Amino acid sequence: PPLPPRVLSIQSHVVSGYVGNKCAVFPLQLLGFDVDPVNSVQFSNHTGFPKWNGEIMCGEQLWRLIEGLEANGLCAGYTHLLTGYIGSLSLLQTIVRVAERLRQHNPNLVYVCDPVMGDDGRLYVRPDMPAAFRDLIVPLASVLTPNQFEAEQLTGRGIASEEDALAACAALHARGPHTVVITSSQLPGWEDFVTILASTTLPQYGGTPQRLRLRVPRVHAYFTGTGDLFTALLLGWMHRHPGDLRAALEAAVSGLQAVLRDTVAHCGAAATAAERTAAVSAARELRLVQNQGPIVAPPREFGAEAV
Ligand code: ATP
Ligand code: PLP
Ligand code: PXL
Repeated sequence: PPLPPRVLSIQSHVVSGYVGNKCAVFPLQLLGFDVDPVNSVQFSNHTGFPKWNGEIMCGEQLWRLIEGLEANGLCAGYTHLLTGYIGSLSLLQTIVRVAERLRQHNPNLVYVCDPVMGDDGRLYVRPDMPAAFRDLIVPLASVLTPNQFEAEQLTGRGIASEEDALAACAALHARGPHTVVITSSQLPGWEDFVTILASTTLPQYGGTPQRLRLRVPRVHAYFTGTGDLFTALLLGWMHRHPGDLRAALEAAVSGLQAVLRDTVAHCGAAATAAERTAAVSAARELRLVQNQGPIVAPPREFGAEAV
């Protein structure tokens, strides 16, 4: 019998607010997954606030948790590994070992990797991380969810058009992942939209890449945790719609957009305030708990087109 879905989710924890595991655990539980969170950092709040406090996990601490699980036979039941922001090279190297260990137990393990490194041309990890992601992590990932900037970092090529973005997906497939989703891009002529491009080489589709595009209206403000929520929902819906990337993508994006719309509606002037004070950042926290309905049963609002 197939294993019941169980995710090891190695991501940030924040006491207040919603990024990392706070954006992944609850939505995946709502979608019927058992989720085992490892908190790769524990911060008071996300780093977009003027101030934060907390601790960062190192590779050795992560490996001790894995050894504890292993000692009790608890590494055997994972169907999915999910990783997001990885702050240090030591943690990244240990995640490589974790992925390999989980695959020894379950060769069909799906590793969904959001290679969080930066956005809008700005790197927020150390400059040695992109090469480490490219050489050590990408080859192990089943599903990769870079944004436009991260796809550029991983391929070493600029993305200035849809053709460039699709070429980046092809280059990333060649390194390992069967499915690549560029979760946000800004393309010429479509500046008022966020363009999402997905590409898969899964054998269900005959081995030739199937490529999809989806556009959502751009809200002119910067939200935090949307990338983490996107990747968690994509994992959930890909499992619920096996062999149908289009349905999975549409469900993930529609659920996310419903959360975002409700968040914008509730944050008043803070939605578009230029200055990110603590009050503005707090007001923009994603309203996950209040939007369980559309997370579980997303309105079929955004349709993907084949490209
Ligand atoms: P990561 O860095 O985690 O790889 P990312 O940078 O792509 O992810 P976001 O830019 O937050 O993450 O985008 C993820 C999704 O969130 C987009 O596909 C879009 O659906 C939604 N989203 C985020 N910001 C906006 C926005 N300003 N307007 C509309 N949708 C948004
Ligand atoms: N800014 C900083 C300083 C970060 O460390 C991170 C992720 O860890 C982000 C932004 C990520 O934001 P997002 O996932 O919304 O793109
Ligand atoms: O959303 C990514 C993220 C993850 N982890 C921490 C963060 C952020 C975004 O600000 O601060 C700690």
